[in-house]
Amino acid sequence: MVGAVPEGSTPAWLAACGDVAVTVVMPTYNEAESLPRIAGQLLDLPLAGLRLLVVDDNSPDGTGRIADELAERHPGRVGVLHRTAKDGLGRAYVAGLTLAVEQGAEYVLQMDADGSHAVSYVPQLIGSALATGAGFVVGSRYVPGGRLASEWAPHRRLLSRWANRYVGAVLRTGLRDVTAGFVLWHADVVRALRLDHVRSNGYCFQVELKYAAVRAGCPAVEIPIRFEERREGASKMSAGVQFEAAVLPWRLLLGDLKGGRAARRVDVIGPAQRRRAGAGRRWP
Ligand SMILES: Nc1nc2c(ncn2[C@@H]2O[C@H](COP(=O)(O)OP(=O)(O)OP(=O)(O)O)[C@@H](O)[C@H]2O)c(=O)[nH]1
Ligand SMILES: [Mg+2]
Repeated sequence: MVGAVPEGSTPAWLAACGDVAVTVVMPTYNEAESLPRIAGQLLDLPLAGLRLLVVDDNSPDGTGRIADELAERHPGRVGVLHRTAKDGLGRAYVAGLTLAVEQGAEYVLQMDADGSHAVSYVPQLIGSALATGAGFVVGSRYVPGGRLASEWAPHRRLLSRWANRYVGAVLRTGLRDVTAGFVLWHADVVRALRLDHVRSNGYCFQVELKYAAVRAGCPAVEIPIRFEERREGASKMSAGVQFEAAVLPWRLLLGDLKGGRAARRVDVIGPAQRRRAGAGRRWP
C-alpha cells in the first residue's frame, strides 16, 4: 500500500475514485530499473479501475521485455505498446493517450517512469477531477504547497522556474506549471484535442497540449506536488529539446493569431478547497 491513505479506512472520496476507469500512460526509454517499482506501487493503490499502459520505444536496456512480463503477471491491468525506435516523449504520449482512450479509459494520466511523479498523488489527482469536474488536473510544482526535490541544484531550479515564467508570460494560460508532465485528462478532452494535430515532440508536448486545452475553454485545476529527483537511470533531456522549448511559445502564439487569445478558466485548488462543481462534463 502506497501513500497517505491508512489501510482499512478507505474514505468515501477514495472509494469513488476506485470505480473510475483510469489508464496511466507511461512512456519509457531505458527505465528497466525503476519501472517494476513504480508499476508495483501503482497496482497496489486501492483503485480497481486503474490500468497501466507502458509505451516503450525499443529500449536497449530491455524495459520493453520487463513491461511484457508485468503484463503477463497482471492480465487486464497492464498493457504494453511497443514502438520500433526512440521517437521522443511527445510521439510516445500521442500513441499511448490515443490507444488508452480508444480502449475505453474515462481518464488518462500522463506519468514519468523515473520516480519523479510520486504514486501517492494519483488518488488526489483523480479525486480532484471528480470533485471539480475539471477537464484536466495538473500535479503542479509551482502552486502553494508544491515544490522541487531538495536535491535539485540552484541553477536547475532557476531554469525550471524561469522556463515556466517565460512560457506563462507569452501564452497566458493561467497555469502556474505549464511544463508539468504529471497530468490527468478526461477522455473527452483528449478526443477533442485531436492529438494527431499536435506538432511538438519531447518536453514541448506538455506545453502545447495544455495550451490547446485552455484555449478551447477546458477548465483546469492544479494541485500541489513535490517533484522528486529520478532515483535510477539517466535523463533524456537534450539540447535540441531545450531549443524547441525556447521557440515553442512564439510558434504557438503565431499559429493562433487568427483564433484570438486563450480563454483562461484555470483554478488553483488545495486539498481543503476542493469543491463539487457538479454538472455535465463536455469539452470544449
Ligand atoms: N517512449 C519514450 N519514452 C521516453 C522518451 N524520452 C523520454 N522518455 C520517458 O519519458 C519520461 C521522462 O523522461 P526524462 O528523461 O525523465 O525527462 P525529464 O523528466 O523531462 O527530465 P529530467 O528532469 O532530467 O528527469 C521517462 O519515463 C522516460 O523514460 C522517448 O523518446 N520515448
Ligand atoms: Mg524525469
